[in-house]
Amino acid sequence: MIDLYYWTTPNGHKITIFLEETGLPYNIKPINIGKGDQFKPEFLKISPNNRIPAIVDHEPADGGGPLSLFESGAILEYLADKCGKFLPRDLRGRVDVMQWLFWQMGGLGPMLGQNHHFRGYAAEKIAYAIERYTKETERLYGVLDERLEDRPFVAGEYSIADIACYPWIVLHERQGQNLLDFPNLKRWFEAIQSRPAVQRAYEIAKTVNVGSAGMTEEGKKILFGQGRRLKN
Ligand SMILES: N[C@@H](CCC(=O)N[C@@H](CS)C(=O)NCC(=O)O)C(=O)O
Repeated sequence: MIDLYYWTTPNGHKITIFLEETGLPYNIKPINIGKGDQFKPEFLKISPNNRIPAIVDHEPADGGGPLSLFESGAILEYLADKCGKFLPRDLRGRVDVMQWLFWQMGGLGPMLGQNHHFRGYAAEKIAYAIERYTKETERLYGVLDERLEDRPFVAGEYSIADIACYPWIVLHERQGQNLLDFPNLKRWFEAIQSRPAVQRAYEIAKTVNVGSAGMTEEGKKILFGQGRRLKN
């Protein structure tokens, strides 16, 4: 059984999508990041960066005690290895998936996160920041669109690289992007959106984050005012 420390954000959705795709049994432990659950000492022991997602695998392959893991890319790689799914075993296939997974982790996720911040959440609307991150989003969408010109998924077959990218593309309107400008990406997006496991993952999100009307003022203070954490 896997314990999934989760909230209903793009990085959280990556892991519910993977778990729904594979049928690996899991148990959701909600961490409401808008209320500050990510700073609780029990959670920090598992996720020292105070961010979701994180997992605890109670049956790791080495037969040892529970194994905890944070960072969505590391979690996807670990779970893919555990299940033998969505990450090819051959050298070149694996490398191809991993480079796009790292591209998502180091580029697509952080840049689109800044886009959300400056376009949506920042109290002060700073034209330079909005322009910078909207343009960078457009550039990254273009890279994906080009990559998808001659293959159905980013590394050929559906993989953890697609699972990592998809939840960020879901929010394209909020990011100031029109999928009609990226026809290959649009085709890829619709193919993933129609997968039953992906639909289940987004339905599960609604049962965890009940009745939330988006970011609250309290949530903004908790999420955007963070400096160095004081030791508990
Ligand atoms: N690189 C990390 C990023 C995780 C991340 O940014 N999680 C956000 C939600 S999408 C979070 O937990 N934020 C809580 C906070 O900032 O305190 C990953 O991919 O796991």
